[in-house]
Amino acid sequence: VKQRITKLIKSSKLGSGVLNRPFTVGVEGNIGSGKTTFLEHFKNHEDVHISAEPVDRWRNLNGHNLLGLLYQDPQKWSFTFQSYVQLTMLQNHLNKIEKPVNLMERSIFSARYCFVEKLSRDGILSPPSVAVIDSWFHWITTKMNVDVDLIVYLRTSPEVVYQRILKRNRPEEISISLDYIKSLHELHEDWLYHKRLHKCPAPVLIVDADLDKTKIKKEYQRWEPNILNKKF
Ligand code: DCP
Repeated sequence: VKQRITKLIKSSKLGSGVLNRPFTVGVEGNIGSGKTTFLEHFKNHEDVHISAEPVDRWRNLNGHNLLGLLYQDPQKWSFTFQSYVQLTMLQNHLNKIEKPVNLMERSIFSARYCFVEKLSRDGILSPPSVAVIDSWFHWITTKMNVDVDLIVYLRTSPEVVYQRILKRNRPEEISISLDYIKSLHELHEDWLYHKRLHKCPAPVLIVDADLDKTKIKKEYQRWEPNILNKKF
């Protein structure tokens, strides 16, 4: 009976089987909210696999810096960029993980609900382009196993992350404005805090990520049992 159930579950969605999936945590938050620092904190934990965001791949696809192109000329390149983001996020979701917990930097969901949404509202992505990205998104999220079990929302204020972005000074991000960061903040808030507009794919754990690096460690430790699935 167990074998038949396993077969049924496996055939219901493409990708990794449901029974042997790790506890999958999506780490979300505005640009500069500290997702990388958060993942660093858990990197030596024996139960945890870290699926880092594929920014390096966005910066070098056969020699093309898609992230750089996006910021240089969003009108021209946002469809190319977001299509590739969707592919690389899907690949991250489908990675075979041997450890009990998979911590993922972002997910296919924030790409659609925050970034594509913003580009669409601003008229930078045209309606036909959004329709294509959406068709892929709908197919992927209904047919493939991109489930997450928990979302950690690194909640910040726009002013704080804006200062961090200025300080880290990534060449591609020089043109980012405070207004853009404020809009992305609102989109994250609508999705993960107010839970309106889009369906939340998992329960959300809210972490105060305005705290600086020394204080935030305590916040991580406080939530560690939830994040490592030792409490649910
Ligand atoms: N980006 C985008 N569209 C997406 C995902 C990311 O335009 N669907 C851009 C925004 C940033 C860069 O990619 O310029 C990386 O953004 P993230 O917020 O995902 O990663 P950070 O490195 O900024 O995270 P943190 O500072 O929280 O570690």
